[in-house]
Amino acid sequence: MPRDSHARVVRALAERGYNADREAVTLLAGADDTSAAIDLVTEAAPDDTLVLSAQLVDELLGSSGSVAGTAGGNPSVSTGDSPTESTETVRTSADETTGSPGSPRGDSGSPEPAGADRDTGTGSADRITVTGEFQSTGTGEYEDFLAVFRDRYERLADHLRARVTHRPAATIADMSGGSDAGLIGMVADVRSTAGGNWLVELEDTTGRFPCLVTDESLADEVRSLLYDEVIAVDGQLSDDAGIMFVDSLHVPDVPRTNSPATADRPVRAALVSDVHVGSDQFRADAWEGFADWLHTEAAADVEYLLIAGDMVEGIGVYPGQDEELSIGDIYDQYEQFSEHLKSVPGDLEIVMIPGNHDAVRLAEPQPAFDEQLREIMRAHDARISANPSTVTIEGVSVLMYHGVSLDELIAELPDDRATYDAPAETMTQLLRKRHLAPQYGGSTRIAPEAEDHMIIKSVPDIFHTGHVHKLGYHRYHGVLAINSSCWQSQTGFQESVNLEPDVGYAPIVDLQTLDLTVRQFV
Ligand code: D5M
Ligand code: FE
Ligand code: ZN
Repeated sequence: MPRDSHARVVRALAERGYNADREAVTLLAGADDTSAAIDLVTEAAPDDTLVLSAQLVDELLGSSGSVAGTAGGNPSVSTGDSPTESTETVRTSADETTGSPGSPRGDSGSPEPAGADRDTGTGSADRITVTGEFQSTGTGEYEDFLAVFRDRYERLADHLRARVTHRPAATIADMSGGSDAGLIGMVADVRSTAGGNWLVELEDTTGRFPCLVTDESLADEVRSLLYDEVIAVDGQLSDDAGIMFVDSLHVPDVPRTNSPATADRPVRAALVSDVHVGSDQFRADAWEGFADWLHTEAAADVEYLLIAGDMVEGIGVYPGQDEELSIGDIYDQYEQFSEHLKSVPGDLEIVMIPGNHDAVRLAEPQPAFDEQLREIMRAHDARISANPSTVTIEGVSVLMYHGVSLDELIAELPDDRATYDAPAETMTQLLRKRHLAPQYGGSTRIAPEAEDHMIIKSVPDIFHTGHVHKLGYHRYHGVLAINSSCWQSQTGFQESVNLEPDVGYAPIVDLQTLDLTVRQFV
């Protein structure tokens, strides 16, 4: 983990009496040597400075390339805050879900069920709810980081209290040497020690405490840790009570006993993402093949279509992108996307969330498309929601998240935990951490809000992501994780980073059995 966490930067600045705006914290967290950068900036800042601005930090550090982690903005269109919408959840806690047992089934290749007539009897409004839209409250200031960390800590700690006898870090520091102790905290630091062990520093609302892991059987768990995730440990305090020797380590996780809910009639949902209309590599042939198939009798029971972001290619997403655009105007891209949406059956229920190529703010959570874009994509009366969102279809909850943090997990975790070739296994790491974007200050941009919208509050029955342009599916403790490929051939940019996309696959889930069928349309 080369980067320093935002939490540490915020704290270090606070100790020196400074607040900082969000971009400034990001700059410092991404510096090659964060401590040195903080020292330099706090020493060099004018005496009357209370809040460090990004501009000041940038000036003081120089734009010599010593600061990393600032690239990748999406300058296309910013919509600001999203409207609030009252939402209704059918199930408040999936952990309480009963329903047909979620016995693991074959992951693919199940035969096509016989086509059934589309159910037109029930109003679709009764069968589907979408939650996720939020009113952005974040101003990007220091207080927002404190608020979002506190919210994250408190809510994820709830999942861990049963595993350890938690004492606040400040209390543990006062306990006598040799005592048994348990602690729930955010990962503030992980270092390997000279002796070949790991020192994991955990932080709660009262302070920090160092925890030493010597047990080789915990190595995999420690190597899977990211900054800012919430975990629990228990063990014994050293003789001087200055450190804890860890016996066990727990992540919030999905309960092993989790059993997914299912629909009570045979109905299917197609899960797709990354359409990338407007790219000269967009595969209109594949998309239209998919749309044609949806009109056939074999697809008559496919009543739902979920699209997990990157509707269009966007503009200015990466250097040189304009040379690979077939449509150079963002609104024209959405117009064309809308045309392709008209090809699918008119009675499909469609749910869409944005991705990092879409024209909404890049930082997550991403608000839903604004009125202007909704108007352009009006054709199908699709349900349009935020990234992430939870869609509950006939009792089956689907957590939709575009998937930008998968890149970060793949870059930072060992290959046996996270790779592009096994995206759904990588998704499992997010389920275990019960968080969609665990780490602040890395490559995933996160907007601090009063509430942490990226927490996986209740266990979904299906977890749907895209973004990495790879097809993958995996069942983890009853949750069906699906990454849904893309509709774009390899771009020059992807070639340069050696990304070989899976193109034109539509994973289709039977909501009554949670069986999965994958069809390819190229
Ligand atoms: O993402 C498609 C894939 O391409 C995804 O796995 C990330 C990779 N990608 C996209 N942008 C970058 C940058 N800037 N560096 C490295 N890898 C990247 P998509 O969101 O469709 O572009
Ligand atoms: Fe994409
Ligand atoms: Zn993407």
